[in-house]
Amino acid sequence: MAETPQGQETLSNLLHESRRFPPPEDLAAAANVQADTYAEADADRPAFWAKQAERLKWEQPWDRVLDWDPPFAKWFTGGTINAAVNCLDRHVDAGRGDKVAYHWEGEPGDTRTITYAELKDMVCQASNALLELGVEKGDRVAVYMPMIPETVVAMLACARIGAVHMVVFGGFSVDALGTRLDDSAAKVVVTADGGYRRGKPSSLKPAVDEAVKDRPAVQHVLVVRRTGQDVDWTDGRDVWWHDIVDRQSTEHTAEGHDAEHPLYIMYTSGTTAKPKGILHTTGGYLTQVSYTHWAVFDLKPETDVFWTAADIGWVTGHSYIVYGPLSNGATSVMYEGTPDTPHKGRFWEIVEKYGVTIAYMAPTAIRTFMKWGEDIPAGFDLSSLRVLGSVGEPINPEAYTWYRKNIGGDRTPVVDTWWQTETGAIMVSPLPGVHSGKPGAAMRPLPGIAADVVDDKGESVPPGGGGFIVVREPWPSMLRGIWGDPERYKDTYWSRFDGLYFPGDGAKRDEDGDIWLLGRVDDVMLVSGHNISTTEVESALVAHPKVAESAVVGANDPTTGQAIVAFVILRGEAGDGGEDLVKELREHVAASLGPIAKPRQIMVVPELPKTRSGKIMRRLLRDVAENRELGDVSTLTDAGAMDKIRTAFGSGSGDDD
Ligand code: 6R9
Repeated sequence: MAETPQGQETLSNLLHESRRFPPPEDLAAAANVQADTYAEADADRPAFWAKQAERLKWEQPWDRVLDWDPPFAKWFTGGTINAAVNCLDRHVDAGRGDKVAYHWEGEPGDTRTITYAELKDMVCQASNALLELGVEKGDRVAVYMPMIPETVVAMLACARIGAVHMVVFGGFSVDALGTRLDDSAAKVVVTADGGYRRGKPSSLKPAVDEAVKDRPAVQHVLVVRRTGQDVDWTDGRDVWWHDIVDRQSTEHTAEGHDAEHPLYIMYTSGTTAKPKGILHTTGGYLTQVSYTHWAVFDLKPETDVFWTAADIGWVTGHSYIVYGPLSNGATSVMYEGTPDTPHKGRFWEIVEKYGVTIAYMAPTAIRTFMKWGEDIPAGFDLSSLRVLGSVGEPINPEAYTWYRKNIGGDRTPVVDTWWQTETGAIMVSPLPGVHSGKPGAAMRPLPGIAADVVDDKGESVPPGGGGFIVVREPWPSMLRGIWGDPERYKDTYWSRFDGLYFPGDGAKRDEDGDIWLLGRVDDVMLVSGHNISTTEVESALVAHPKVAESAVVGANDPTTGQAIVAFVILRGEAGDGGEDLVKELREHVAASLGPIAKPRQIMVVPELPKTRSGKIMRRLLRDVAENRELGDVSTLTDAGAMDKIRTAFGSGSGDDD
């Protein structure tokens, strides 16, 4: 966070919200987790997590729950466990083999229904195939795939044999894939000819060919046939999935791996160029992912149909498409494609078709649906839904109420879940049967999680105060480090405050003591000596009936230090904007948050630059607002977005007074 000359200023607390949505009575009465769990967990945190670990099947019980040698934690030391066995064999052995694990829906409309027994067979076959290809325990396997069942199979096969999966989002460039292959020294790449996106096949194999060309460390490329596109072939290196996996035995005897055995690496780019390989291990990760999936979504595995509408290449997909739902024996939906193919009601059609009861998605998707208008979801039967979740960015209060009303029928709780690749699982979130929902607030640290909001000196802030979110005690699914770089792990997360984990997000505690996340600290603006969060200004803009989405940045300003520059996307029915609307929006922000937050400029744009998980890349917008060359754009989902924004900026649709 930028500091004032005195270094004292914390985040200004500008936004106020008085709407409350109590849990439905029947949901509250039958909720998996009740209010007394907080006190139980506070009384003895390690004992609480040990109890949650017992929800899983251990091959050998642990000797010690926690070894804490700050900032390095080990959980469930001495215990051995197999993540794939917990996700599959355990359920099949208990007679639940015929239960559906995934209702998979391809973008073109093809479908597959896969039971736990079938998934187990597929994973055993893939495990045997990886072993045949020479993959050994501890080796890294890259997974560069579309959203198809084989992606889950590849991950679980790695987990089963103790190889470390490293999933790279299928939308990433050759360079992004290449640097991740180098850093992880992956031995095998699992990919596909392509996947379906926006109504057409989108190839993957050519990017892998290019990336592995000068990387002899990659010994094999295992290729799933999905689209039937032509592919180049390198004999000896390339192997078709159907050639090697299908002929394997469906028997594979899994061993228990050490609780601290690496499960996966997931790269996150952060603000600097070199991505960080976040390392997760087995026992603690699975414990917290499994518990939070059950607690936060109030999962009833016998009856719920759970859907995380996110990519597996994002940590949200790892934790809440794969390991959470499967470890809990849930039935999930998995969807390959985009929300507007072949029509803008595709998500709601899927909810109706499979009777989805719990849906989890990013605010960026919700704001896109707002832009498209409420008539679209209104055309489908969404009455099966009973809990909705949000993840990835702060959810603006207006987007929250829109989601609750138009998707949740004004009936479902909405859980705003704050966490990170680094935290592995949800950390701060309301519990749907306990809390009255408050639009825009992530509310409370989950039972067993010692998160807090602190000021610049690391002191807890009182209600009404702003500052930084931190975590005071280790948690089971915490990252175990940055792959190959322990110093960077210490510097990035443990050097800002002595003994506290620093996630890098701004936060405030409201008068009721509830937590609000206010965006990345690097994005906080310093306007005339006030630290103002981008989130609050964006939320004020989204609260205007003509605005669907907005991104706010601080740009250098000779008089105020930084000035607020806003980029907005209008709702479908709002027309193209124009000077009057820009003026109206500036006044609207000033009226909601005070004159200090009035944007200097507002640009109406057709799109915003986003990452794979839909996070707005404000850094690039700052480059535009300050007329600089653009920085690294390799993790953008749509490289064309920036051109359109530059054009809009250059044509001066802003208001400069
Ligand atoms: C799970 C995930 C982590 C960053 C995190 C924060 C932002 C995620 C949020 C949220 C406000 C929420 N973030 N969830 N901000 N409210 N509910 O997104 O992981 O891709 O590593 O991003 O995302 O800034 O620090 P990851």
